[in-house]
Amino acid sequence: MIEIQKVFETRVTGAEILVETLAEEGVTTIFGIPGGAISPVYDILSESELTHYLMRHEQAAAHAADGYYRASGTIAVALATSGPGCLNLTTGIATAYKDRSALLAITGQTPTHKIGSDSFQEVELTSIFRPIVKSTALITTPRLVEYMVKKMMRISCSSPPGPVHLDFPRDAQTDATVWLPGFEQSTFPSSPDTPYEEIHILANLLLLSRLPVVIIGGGVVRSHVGADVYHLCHLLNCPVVITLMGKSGFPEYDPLFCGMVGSNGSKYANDIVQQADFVLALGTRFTDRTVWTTEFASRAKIVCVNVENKLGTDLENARILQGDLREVVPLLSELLKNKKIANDWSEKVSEPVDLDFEGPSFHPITALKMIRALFPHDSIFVTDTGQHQLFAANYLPVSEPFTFITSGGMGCMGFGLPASLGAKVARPDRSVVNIAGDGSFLMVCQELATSISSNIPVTVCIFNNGYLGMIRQSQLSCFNRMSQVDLSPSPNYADLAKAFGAVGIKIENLDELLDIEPFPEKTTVVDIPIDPAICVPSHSYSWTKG
Ligand SMILES: Cc1ncc(C[n+]2csc(CCOP(=O)(O)OP(=O)(O)O)c2C)c(N)n1
Ligand SMILES: [Mg+2]
Repeated sequence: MIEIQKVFETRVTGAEILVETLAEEGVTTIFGIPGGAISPVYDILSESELTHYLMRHEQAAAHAADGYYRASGTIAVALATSGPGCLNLTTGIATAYKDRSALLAITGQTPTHKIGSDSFQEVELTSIFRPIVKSTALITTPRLVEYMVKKMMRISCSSPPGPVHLDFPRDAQTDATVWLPGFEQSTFPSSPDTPYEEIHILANLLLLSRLPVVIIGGGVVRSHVGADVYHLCHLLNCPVVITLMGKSGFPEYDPLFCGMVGSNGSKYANDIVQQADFVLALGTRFTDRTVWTTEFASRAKIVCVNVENKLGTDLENARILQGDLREVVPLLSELLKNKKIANDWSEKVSEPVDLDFEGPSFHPITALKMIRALFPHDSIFVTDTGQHQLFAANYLPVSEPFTFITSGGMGCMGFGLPASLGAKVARPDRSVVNIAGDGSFLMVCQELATSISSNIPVTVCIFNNGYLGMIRQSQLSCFNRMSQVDLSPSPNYADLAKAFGAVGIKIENLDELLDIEPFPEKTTVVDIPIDPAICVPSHSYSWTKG
């Protein structure tokens, strides 16, 4: 009786419940920036076991949490204050949403009695977050904290994953309540039922096809089914291509691998898809980056196995087999296992790419080849957005899942450095390399301070072409002239890195690239001069037609 009384006399604050529930849910890592509206949570964090990384911009906090998930499959928290803090988070949250990456964003909010009064740093957030998260909610009382956190964690991690948001008014953080931990979430979002009959039909279609092709999408990486997919592809013994988000879902040194499809994929991979009579697409929603022509795979039947039941592009010849890849792929392999599988693909011809040259500035492919040779095979490469990203997608082969991280759906400049920091925190055993554009790097270079102060060593390879190169390329091809894409005069990137306490190296000739430490103890920025005249493969942007 006394014990029970004791329990009911013990009151804890909303902030304490939040921190304890996060720990109980297995969260270890938070990226954020404090502020008045979230300071009660920060106060409790100072005595908790959760590790908080102080970022220098909230957008970077969201990208870091996103990079953490993409490198490890484990969720992290992005924490910010009300008003400007949470608004700064939004670009990073939307970037995670577009690429189906899980993270929990928690934002401070003005006290509940002031909500709606246009008070200091008050912005109504759930409306702003709704289109860029799987779920968003306002916690109005400490009694709801545990329930809300657990519910949001389930929603974020269920397939397809995505970011979620909790808005946490300051009084709900400081008010105390009686708390009996251990709330059990009764309604778990579940995977779709296994479509057994459709899987049988699919197996038969594959057996009948003469020119089958497998397209690997980002869902293969996220669902950890790379090994099963590899086995299936080898049973089928047919060409395998990837989407941008599918990169690292299939080993690129494998003889079946034929490159990346889509508007910025290789001609070789796109031609193969155009010849196919059957396309088995795994874990892709066919965005307009992949479906680069209205004639996409026009000779083929397309079956798209995905947990989502909607395609990003209308494809008359495609149908969705909605299911969880973790179930469908092994079942499909089982059905095909002892069957006679033959197709009409002749020996694969290797791509005629050898563009090495050495001059005052480097060809991006040459630089990528050297970077590939320098860093261990399991290094994690994280790109920014632009030409360097697409060169890396096409010419930086990777062979392990989660080793290529890029902003596909949002194409967000400034993603690279903070996402690299998140990836390195998640995988300290790996080399993490940011393939950065000069324009993209300048948007987030303040995060060098985070990397130094928190001791998160990554390598930043700046592909310095002096331009917003991707836009330069599209302007020249659309309008035959340039407008506002020249970044000159560029800062001295090596000196800038040194000013933050990082190592800064300016490459003058190719050999120096080979002297770079592949597993640095301190963040290292390498300035690599790139010839701005070199264009990436581009097969029709929808907007270049107009
Ligand atoms: C935040 C943001 N602003 C603008 C754009 C439009 N954009 C796409 S690529 C690009 C140029 C990127 O330049 P850089 O980082 O130097 O890469 P490069 O193309 O030169 O390799 C721009 C401005 C974008 N994708 N994201
Ligand atoms: Mg550039």
